Amino acid sequence: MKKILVTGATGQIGVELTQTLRDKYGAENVVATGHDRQQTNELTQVGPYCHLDVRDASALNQIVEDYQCDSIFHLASLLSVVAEAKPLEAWDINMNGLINVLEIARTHRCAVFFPSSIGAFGPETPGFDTPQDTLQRPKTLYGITKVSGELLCDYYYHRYGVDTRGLRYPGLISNKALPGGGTTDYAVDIFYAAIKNQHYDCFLRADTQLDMMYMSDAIAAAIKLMEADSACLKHRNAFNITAMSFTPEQLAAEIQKQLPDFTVSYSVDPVRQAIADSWPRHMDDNAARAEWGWQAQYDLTAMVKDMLEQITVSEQRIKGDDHVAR
Ligand code: VAH
Repeated sequence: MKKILVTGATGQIGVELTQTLRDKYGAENVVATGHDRQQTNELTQVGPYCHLDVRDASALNQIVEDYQCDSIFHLASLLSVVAEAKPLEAWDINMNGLINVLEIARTHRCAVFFPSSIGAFGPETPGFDTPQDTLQRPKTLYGITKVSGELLCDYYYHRYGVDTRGLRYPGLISNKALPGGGTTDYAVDIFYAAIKNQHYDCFLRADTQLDMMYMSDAIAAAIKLMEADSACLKHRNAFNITAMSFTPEQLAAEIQKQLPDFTVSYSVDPVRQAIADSWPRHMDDNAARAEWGWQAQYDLTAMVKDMLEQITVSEQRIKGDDHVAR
């Protein structure tokens, strides 16, 4: 990879992925794109940023040509909760955006990274040690776009030789960018609430077990997969990967080890609970370990410790800036 394009660069994965790619490959070699017209932050100050709606094939094509991109990390997508509220728009963005990326990758010989999700599975899928190859009948529009995306990426590899690769991510937890409309967002929101209010009212049931991963592991996995020897990849476009599996009450208990006064309550949102209940509890990620050496670095304890430290520092910096501004 030498010239990289990131779509959805202002999103939860995109912010941290763009920063990491720029540190590794040079800021000038990583073009960040997003649907926000006014971006005046590190994304635009450190390296090239272009406004892009991924449904605009000619605009996407122009950026790939202008910057001579050879790799595309395609992150632009509506997440599970937003997609249930706006299914037709989610289909348009998630599927027409992806087919544009794959067509342009075909004509410009670009490699493509596609993030699938535990959302690509449904209630009939084995919920524990979910196999790499198994039944996929998701009941959400988001999950349908993820399964369709996995199949489209396979098609473009087998039919046209496009170097497509992808991961089935669990819930992702970042201290650098907030999530945007996902079912697993509680696992990020809880940290900010713990630090600011010492209390969090959780929208999922206390015993809702889901696979999760710290964002730095998610970013490292995407880059490691894209740099892997193509000949070693049997499951190119949808590797199960996970790092930990926990419930809201287990996460709250781990936070209380650091913040003893923290309390949690539960006001279950039936829409998000139904989505979470349709997803597996814990995936088998042995194929990723065997084919390209996947190995998580952060477990629950390490993630909670780092999240609380990093958010505390950034909140103090914001308070300091506000104080100076007065
Ligand atoms: C969501 N955070 O909740 C995303 C992700 C596995 C969950 O796909 O929609």
